[in-house]
Amino acid sequence: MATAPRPRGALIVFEGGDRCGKTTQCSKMVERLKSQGVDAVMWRFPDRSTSIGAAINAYLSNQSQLDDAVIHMLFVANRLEKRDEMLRLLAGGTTLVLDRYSYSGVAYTAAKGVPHLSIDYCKSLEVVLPAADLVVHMSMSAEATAARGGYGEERYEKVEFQARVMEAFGQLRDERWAAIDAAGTIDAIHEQVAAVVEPVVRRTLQGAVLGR
Ligand code: DGP
Ligand code: NA
Ligand code: NA
Repeated sequence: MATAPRPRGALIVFEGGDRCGKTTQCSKMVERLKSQGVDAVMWRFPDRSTSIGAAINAYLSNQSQLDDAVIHMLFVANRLEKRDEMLRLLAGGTTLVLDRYSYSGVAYTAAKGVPHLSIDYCKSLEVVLPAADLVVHMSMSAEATAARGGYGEERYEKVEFQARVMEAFGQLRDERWAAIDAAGTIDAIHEQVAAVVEPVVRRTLQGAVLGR
């Protein structure tokens, strides 16, 4: 007797400003899903381990200067180089939990205010990537994140710039978006995150079709 095809995995994306606790919440969520028997993996974007990622890392750590349009294309290419593997994993039933994705791509570049790098232009470059089933937006003021340890080490960690990034994230909000107040304790935030992630993962594993 033929078995039914395995349902696809969910694409869950965490977004927010620098030092808002995204990475911590991503890994806690993946551990929780795994403990429930869900096949889940966590990835980070930018993926600094590829050759494009190394160029991005040099830029973020102020070891290189690049034109705004050029670094934007590198961030996009860094997501594109993982596209096939993402599609393969999702189609095979693995849930992907991403620490940043296309929304950071659009928000950080749009926040620069360069006329030829508008929100609409940036969005247009992302449409060939698989669409998120859920965006968990960790929301925190630019002033609050600035008070956290290590702040200022990388290029974009400046209060005025982060405030413009928050504004840009606000313009990207759509029906798949869930805002989480990132100012509480790790455990309290984790419970709020799980409350929005788990239903989407369950629903997807019950048979949703892949977006885009
Ligand atoms: P982290 O998430 O801590 O590894 O930091 C990556 C930094 O790069 C952070 O400041 C956000 C920024 N970033 C991530 N993706 C993009 C993108 O696609 N475009 C631009 N311009 N910046 C990005
Ligand atoms: Na960062
Ligand atoms: Na992070």
